Amino acid sequence: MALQILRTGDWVWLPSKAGGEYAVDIGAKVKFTDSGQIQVVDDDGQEHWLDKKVALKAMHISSVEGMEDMIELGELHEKGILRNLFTRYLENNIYTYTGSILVAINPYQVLDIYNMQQIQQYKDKKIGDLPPHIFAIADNAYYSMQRYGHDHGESGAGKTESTKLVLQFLAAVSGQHSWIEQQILEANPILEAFGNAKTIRNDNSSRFGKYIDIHFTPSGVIEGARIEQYLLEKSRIVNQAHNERNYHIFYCMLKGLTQDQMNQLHLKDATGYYYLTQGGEITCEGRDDRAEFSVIRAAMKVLMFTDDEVWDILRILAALLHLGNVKYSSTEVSNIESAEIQDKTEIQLVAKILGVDANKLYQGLTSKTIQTREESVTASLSQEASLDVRDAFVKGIYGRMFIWLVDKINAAVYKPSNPGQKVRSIGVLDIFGFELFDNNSFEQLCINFANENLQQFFVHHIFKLEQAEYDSEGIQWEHIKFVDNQEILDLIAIKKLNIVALVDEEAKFPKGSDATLLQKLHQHHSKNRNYLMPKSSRAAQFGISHFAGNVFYNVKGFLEKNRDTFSIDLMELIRNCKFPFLLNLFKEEFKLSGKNTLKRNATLGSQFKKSLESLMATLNACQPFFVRCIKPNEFKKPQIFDRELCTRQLRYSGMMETIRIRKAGYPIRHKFKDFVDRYRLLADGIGPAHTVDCKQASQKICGIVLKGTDYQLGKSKVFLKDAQDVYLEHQREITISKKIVIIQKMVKGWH
Ligand code: AD9
Ligand code: MG
Repeated sequence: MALQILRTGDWVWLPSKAGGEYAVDIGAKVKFTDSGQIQVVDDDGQEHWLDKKVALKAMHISSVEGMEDMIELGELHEKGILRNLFTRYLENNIYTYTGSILVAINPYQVLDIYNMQQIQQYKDKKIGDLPPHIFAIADNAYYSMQRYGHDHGESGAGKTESTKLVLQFLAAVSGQHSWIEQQILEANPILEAFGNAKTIRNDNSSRFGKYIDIHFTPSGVIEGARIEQYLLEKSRIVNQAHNERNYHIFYCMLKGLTQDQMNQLHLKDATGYYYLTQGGEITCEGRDDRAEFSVIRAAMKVLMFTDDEVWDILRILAALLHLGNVKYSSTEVSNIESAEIQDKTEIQLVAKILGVDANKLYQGLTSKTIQTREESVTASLSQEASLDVRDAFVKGIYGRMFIWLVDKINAAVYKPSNPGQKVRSIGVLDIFGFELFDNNSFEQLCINFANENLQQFFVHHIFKLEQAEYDSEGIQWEHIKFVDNQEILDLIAIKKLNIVALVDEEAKFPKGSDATLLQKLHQHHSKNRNYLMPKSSRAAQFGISHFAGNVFYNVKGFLEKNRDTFSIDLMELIRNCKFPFLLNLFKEEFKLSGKNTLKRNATLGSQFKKSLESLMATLNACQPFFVRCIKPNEFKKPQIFDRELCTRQLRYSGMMETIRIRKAGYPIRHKFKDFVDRYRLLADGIGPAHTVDCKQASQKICGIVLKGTDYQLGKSKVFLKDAQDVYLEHQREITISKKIVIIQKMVKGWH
């Protein structure tokens, strides 16, 4: 690094003292220079005294000033990107582009930037005409229809809020204030009530993925929509971690129902339910469950839910809550452990609400029928097994009801187009972010598998974009290698004996258990470099080196979660129930008429894989717009920018990938006109840009200053390597300072 003389007011990069994987240099301004020492003040306002001999890297002017599009940063490295986002964030400029990718940092405060006036402003504008904004992305998608937006980021980063803003924009510019627009917007409160919950990371965390496809008429008016949902987290209905809640709807219902309705369903307040109190939190700061309940009820009206349907949903929810309060005790009958329910109040309530036989319900919750060829025998279940059966029953009902809700919403908003008519549509994908907890299970594997798929799509797309720019500018270039996560995808779900396939195989194998699964996984993949063996050989874990970090998965419960089974006895109970709504939830299973056998369900893993494949096919068929949502801190607070947290997200989000790709090629691009204006002083006899042929002039400047190094001229831009840019800037400074000297001399001469 060249040692340079620093002057007061100069900006430099200060090496991070923090150390660690995510430590990044911070920006600092020189405040004072003395003979031996200099004083700098860093971006956080901290003062540092440094020895003058310490070589500090000067900050590029573009990093000092900050850029709306980070591709224009002279320093396309992590610290430059981070500082750019940081300085903009402090000024509440939460949106920044990286080329056509929008980076959005969660402001954790309501900003007055989403009003009607803003919507009008961004209408019909090109990206880059106005400051970066989510509306610019939405408008672009609208303008070039048949494309879609695409959010990703950590939990709490702002994906769901961004999705809502895109929908709000589209509904506004489509301009009809029609019933269908309102219906589409009102789908959200319903989906969020049943599929979002308070987690430690986000008070309104989406626990399912969704893809909303909005359809337009040829004149650009919204005519319908279709919602696709992915993998609701069902374990939350029966189990919540510390400081987390169950799905919002339960708490809303218990606050919002009238006393009469509460009595009819035999309900009390949330503190009285095991399923609602395991996390120790029944309220959520900043949420008004009672008010929310009226919003949900109103949304259901807009989406054509009948009063009977609403009541049926409430009946189901009430029954599930009562089921959670069933208390088992363990008994031993002739040396066989079995479970007993002493207080049958709940059983009777549930039976009444669901219209099923109380005795059969009791039996279904404590025993199971085993069908042999000759006869059927009833075996009692242990207390633990009984609890599992009960929880599977509850999860099975809620999960099916969630799917029913989405179908119901689609029935209102989806208008199939005439055959042959080309559908113009914009899709918005809001999927669960990468997850890494202390204990990771099958759900996390599925979620992270989905994220690997999206990452693969993103990396490929960016790579293609880069290639397209080189092609359109007529630049000669070599194939650029980029960090590809295909190998990880191969390991999870593509290559023979992949993890998903092994989990499936073991789930179907009668003697299969979580332990035999782990054995097989280790046996087949221990040598794969993306497969991680547990630190202790006794741990029932395997690890995957995901693009976003290493995750160890605990195999306990994998097979059962994958099978997603439901007790056959309880299924029979439902088949005979007197509650049409409940019966309807299971209609797929009961379709095999005549036979008494139940349709064998595909495993959860294979269903999920299939729906991901279809999602990827949809995405591949369109031109995407990416919104990268960044979570600035873990406190859900405004104006706090946790550098390490942001660096980690930027690193794995592929933002760095984009940069690496650009660095491998020609990362610096100047339009001919800008290039001439900035560097014409380096070559004699070139006039201002508006007076010359800028391409020729650029060629001349490069020929003189960069002599035979690896730069290229495209059709509208000069393509440079980083080092050439630095050299050009350096030469420019020298030339300017020389000229200043000359002027000074002349001035002196006159005296
Ligand atoms: V998760 O993966 O579903 O857990 P998301 O969807 O990424 O997550 P979400 O959109 O729910 O995060 O944002 C979390 C919270 O941040 C919201 O509830 C808002 O309180 C806050 N937020 C996010 N974006 C904005 C915004 N543009 N303006 C104001 C925002 N607040
Ligand atoms: Mg969300």
